[in-house]
Amino acid sequence: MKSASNKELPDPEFNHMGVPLPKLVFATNNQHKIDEAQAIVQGKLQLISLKEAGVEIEVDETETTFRGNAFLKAQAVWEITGLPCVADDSGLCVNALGGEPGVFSSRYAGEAGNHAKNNEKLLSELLGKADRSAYFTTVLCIVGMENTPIYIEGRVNGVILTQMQGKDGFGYDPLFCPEGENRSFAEMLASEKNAMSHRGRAFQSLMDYLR
Ligand code: ITT
Repeated sequence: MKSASNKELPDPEFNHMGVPLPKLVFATNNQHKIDEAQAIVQGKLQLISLKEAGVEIEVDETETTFRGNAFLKAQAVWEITGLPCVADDSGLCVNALGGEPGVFSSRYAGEAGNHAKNNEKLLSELLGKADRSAYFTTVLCIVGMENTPIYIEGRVNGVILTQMQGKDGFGYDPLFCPEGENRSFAEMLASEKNAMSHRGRAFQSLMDYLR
């Protein structure tokens, strides 16, 4: 007999009517992206992680645009799996810094994924600057579904705070306060961030597209 808690968990492969969900391999090694995206698409779309697909790959992001790098990641994983793939290339663009860190968001302070150093560098670059406006963007690229790649963007405007606030989320979340809010992304519940974030908007548009 199933326990009550098992009963409450939705089956990730089917919707509430028992209809199989569209399936995409998510070409990312960033567990935070996987957690956020899976929560956003729950019940509407099945996102298979690289681990679940048995793929170990680190794609060099050699392009100068989010679009270009998203394509590199989705294409590389599609070539290995032969399954429709989605990649997310994302970053923070700060207006007073001419759009930096942009495509270099993960490696802003040198080492990929060192969020503490990246945040420290961002604060020091913005010292004394009056304009702290910025936006987060996500470009999704889907390869293997149509004859040509599909691109979908999601964006959220906001400001860079003068000090880190909050412990949740990842990356630049403690420094980013979205428009109309007084909390950083790192002070919000995951569901609150997902409802307004660049990634939330991009995956919502992807689900609209698939419908
Ligand atoms: P994959 O390439 O494997 O997907 P990655 O983390 O290297 O993982 P990106 O090249 O797209 O991904 O870089 C995204 C960086 O942008 C990420 O490391 C953060 O520094 C920042 N970033 C993106 N989305 C963010 C979010 O929702 N909150 C905070 N920072 C974010």
